[in-house]
Amino acid sequence: MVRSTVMRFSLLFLAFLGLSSTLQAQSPAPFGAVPSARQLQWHKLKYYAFVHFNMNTFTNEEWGHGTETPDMFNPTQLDCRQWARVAKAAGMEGIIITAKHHDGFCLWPSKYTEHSVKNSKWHNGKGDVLKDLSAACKEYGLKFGVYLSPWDRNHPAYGTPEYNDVFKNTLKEVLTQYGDVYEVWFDGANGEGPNGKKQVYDWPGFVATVRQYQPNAVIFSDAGPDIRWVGNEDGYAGETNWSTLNRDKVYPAYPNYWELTLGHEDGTHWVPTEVNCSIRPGWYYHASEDNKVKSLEHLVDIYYSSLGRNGNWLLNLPVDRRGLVHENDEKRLMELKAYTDKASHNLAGGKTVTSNSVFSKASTYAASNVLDGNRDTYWAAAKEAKQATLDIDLGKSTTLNRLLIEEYIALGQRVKKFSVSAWQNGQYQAIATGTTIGNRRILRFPTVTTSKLRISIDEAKASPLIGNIEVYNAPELIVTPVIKRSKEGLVTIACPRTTDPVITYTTDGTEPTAKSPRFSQPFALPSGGTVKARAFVDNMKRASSPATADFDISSAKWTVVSTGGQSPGKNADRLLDGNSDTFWQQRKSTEAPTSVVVDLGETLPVHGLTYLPRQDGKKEGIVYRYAVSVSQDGKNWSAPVSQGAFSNINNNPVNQTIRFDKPASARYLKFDILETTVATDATVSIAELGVLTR
Ligand code: FUL
Repeated sequence: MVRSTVMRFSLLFLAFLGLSSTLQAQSPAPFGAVPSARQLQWHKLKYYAFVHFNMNTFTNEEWGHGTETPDMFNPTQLDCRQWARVAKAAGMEGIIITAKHHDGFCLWPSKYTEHSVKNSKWHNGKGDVLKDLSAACKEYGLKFGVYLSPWDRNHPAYGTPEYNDVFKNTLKEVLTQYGDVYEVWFDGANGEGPNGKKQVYDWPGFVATVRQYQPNAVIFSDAGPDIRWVGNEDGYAGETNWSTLNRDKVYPAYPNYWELTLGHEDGTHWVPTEVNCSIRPGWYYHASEDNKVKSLEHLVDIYYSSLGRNGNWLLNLPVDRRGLVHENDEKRLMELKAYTDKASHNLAGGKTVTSNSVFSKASTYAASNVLDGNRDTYWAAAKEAKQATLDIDLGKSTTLNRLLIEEYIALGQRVKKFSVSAWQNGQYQAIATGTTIGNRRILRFPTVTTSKLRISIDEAKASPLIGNIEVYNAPELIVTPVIKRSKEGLVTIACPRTTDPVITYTTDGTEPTAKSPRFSQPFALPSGGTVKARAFVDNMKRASSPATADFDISSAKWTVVSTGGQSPGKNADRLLDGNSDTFWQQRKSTEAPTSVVVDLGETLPVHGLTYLPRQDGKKEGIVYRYAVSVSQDGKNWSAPVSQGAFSNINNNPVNQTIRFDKPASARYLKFDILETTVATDATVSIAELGVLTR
């Protein structure tokens, strides 16, 4: 009796073992590096806000110097609930706040520094922005994240080993006093502190501190460990974008930044991209950028190029001096939400789909999983298959122009190449192709009407696993007009890729309407002014976002006198040609500075200078430290009327404005380039120089 029970049990056990190994063979195996549980949670997000709001908001800087007095931080109507309301209404899922930027000022009353809200008059030193914001996020159902810069231009210990402990202690405060933190954003910048020394950061210690106090938070830096920078601040991930990275090769401020845009195929670790960009040219609020909020069309393009290219999108809102998201930014965010709502109505949900290849022919991995709206189920192609097709029957003639496709990434990223065809005139015709997919890829293609779609996985590193497919018909967007002015001062307004637009414009600062003057030929604006323009289609019924361009005096009368102490080098005219796409570049003078001298052709009241760095995405020659002098005769020069450094110009090469303390009356200007952003770089480059006459 006992024996037979034992035998029966053993037989059962053997049967169980057999069954579980068959079961194992019946589920697809992981491939390459795979995401951790906390990364998988993060991958469920798409779009959330960055808020740059700190001392720089009040000093009009991008990088503060750490020499500010805490009282300069003085918002008049700070309302974190307004930020949360706007972010929620915009469809965002969280907010990451610059708790401490490079100037070291802490938005919470930290015990470890004097440069903090605790020493400002704001709320008599009792205010705490992190407390207000974390509560507002909770109220609005948003996640709460923190940006902290290890670079600290204020802390007396910066540059010594002791500072690493200070930083870990400040981190602990932020991570233990405000509830759940979903993401910790480490800025990789590593400049000099108040005593002229650079810090050797204890990255392993910083990471361990986060893991100890917020084990579910993902950690962002140029090199992860969980989430990586995308290699630019423009909003663009690579069309090919691997979530895998040879993480041990990459470090904060890694010079081959373009590799971060693409990831490393076969990389050793799973470190996906987060795409950070600002809704305005700068990260911090500057009143002069109120008219420079990115157009709807630009933001839509970034939407597809970030979260549509296997990244999450972190869009920055520069909260203003009142302590509010500015109304212009809010308006644009709502336009974007309205557009993306219309552009993501799924036309494939619940339709029929079949495949020529299914793992073990098992229903668990059937093609229908890609249309069931459940991202935890997936279609798996047969075990060794590297190619396979999915045929979607839309049931009726359907008009569409977007396709969203998602890999089941829990088991790794696999697809290298895929294509989409539409059933037209009795056969499938190619309409779009893509390379990698990853967590989420959205393809844009010209509008097509069809009843059937074929998605072909053309090349994969292991058998493809697809979790979700959706198709949409995104409304056509009218391109925002582009306003340009030539060297001679002639303004042209164009609306590329739009059929027969009517463009109207104003030069008095008012918003253009259907009744404003129509643009039909270039007009002269040599002394400058504000041009606003709008494009209309459909018999003036639909309008684009308005475009605004502020011009100062044109460079019609200007010439380059010398570059680098010599007669003007080849292509020197390019730095005054009014064309931002061209640039002048020359080897640096052997002894700094490399000076560029410009003759304005007349004596002008000069209030400042503008410098546009090269716009081709390369970093060679970008000016970092500069000095400006003026002269009446081109021989006798003033002492520098301005000198300084362009903050963050390497990562964010937008037009830079230098305002002099006092206006100067000048016919000649000398721009001394003292240092470029990359110390080893042998050249200097300028796309445009301009002057401010008011
Ligand atoms: C950069 C910083 O230097 C900028 O000021 C900004 O905070 C941006 C998001 O990251 O590294």
